[in-house]
Amino acid sequence: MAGSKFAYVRNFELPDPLLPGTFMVFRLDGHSFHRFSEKHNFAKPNDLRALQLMDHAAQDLMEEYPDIVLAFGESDEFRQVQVIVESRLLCGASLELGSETVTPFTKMPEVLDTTEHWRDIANHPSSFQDPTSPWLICKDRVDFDLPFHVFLLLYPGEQQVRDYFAWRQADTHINNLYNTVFWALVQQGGETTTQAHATLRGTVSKDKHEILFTRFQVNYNQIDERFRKGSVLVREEITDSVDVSLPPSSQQGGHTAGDAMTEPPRTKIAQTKRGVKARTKAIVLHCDIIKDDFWNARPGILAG
Ligand code: DGT
Ligand code: MG
Ligand code: MG
Ligand code: MG
Ligand code: MG
Repeated sequence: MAGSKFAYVRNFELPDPLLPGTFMVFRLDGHSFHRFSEKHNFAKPNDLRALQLMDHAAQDLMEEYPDIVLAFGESDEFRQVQVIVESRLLCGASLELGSETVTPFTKMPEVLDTTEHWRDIANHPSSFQDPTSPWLICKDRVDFDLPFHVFLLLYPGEQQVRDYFAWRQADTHINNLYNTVFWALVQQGGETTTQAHATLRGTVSKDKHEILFTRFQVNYNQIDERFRKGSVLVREEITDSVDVSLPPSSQQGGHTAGDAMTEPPRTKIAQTKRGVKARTKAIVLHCDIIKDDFWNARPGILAG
């Protein structure tokens, strides 16, 4: 059909809009998550188990896709930066390849939809104390539907990537402070949601700290760092690196394919530039990524 009169439509396949050599940041955001959280009675403003579940899903993705070097999650969203080192991509990615790299992120609902992690968390004894626990409902996969919006952003340099994540963490802080005071006013202060919004209108950060401390004896700075700073996922090398030039049977004290079952869970062999295979795992931190310390401690984290 190549020479048919219809073939001209091929000319509409325009060149790739993805810029070569850029950082790809994937932003995933739960669609209508407020409805999902209400339906399953999530704790307000932060449901620890929901956030842990998001972290689990992000860890799974990072372990499946070694190009993801950093992820940041808060509320119903995760942002992950992928450094593309393959030359074919640097030479000019195609739209098709772009959509392939989006695939891991569109898999997030699928990851969330596998009962595995719901079960891990639902099996926690505290989940069974409350018969209306969303974790029991989710465990049985009743009415479980959680789609995500996926956005792709391209940033040309490391500084923009750093600033992007700094912006997200600053936003996490602002939102969490507001939500923490807001729900304290409603749940402990007996205000309606309208009254609580009115109480907070025009207040600055210092006023919110003050309300929390004087009215509810809460020191905001002592609230779980997970809520104040979000989740930061980075790859950490596990020390026992092995030489790739060795045949598999002579590595790691003669492990064979059958030993795969004895591998510690949640680890991944990633090929590094030095030609050694390093075992890495994605770890979850709740730390500051705005100041330099995080980046200074991980030089080259964005170098691929
Ligand atoms: P969207 O993204 O425009 O489709 O709509 P939403 O509803 O997903 O809104 P979004 O993403 O702007 O904000 C996240 C919503 O999810 C927000 O209404 C609060 C809710 N949410 C997130 N995490 C938690 C949680 O841990 N507990 C509770 N109760 N709600 C949460
Ligand atoms: Mg959302
Ligand atoms: Mg929204
Ligand atoms: Mg959101
Ligand atoms: Mg293909």
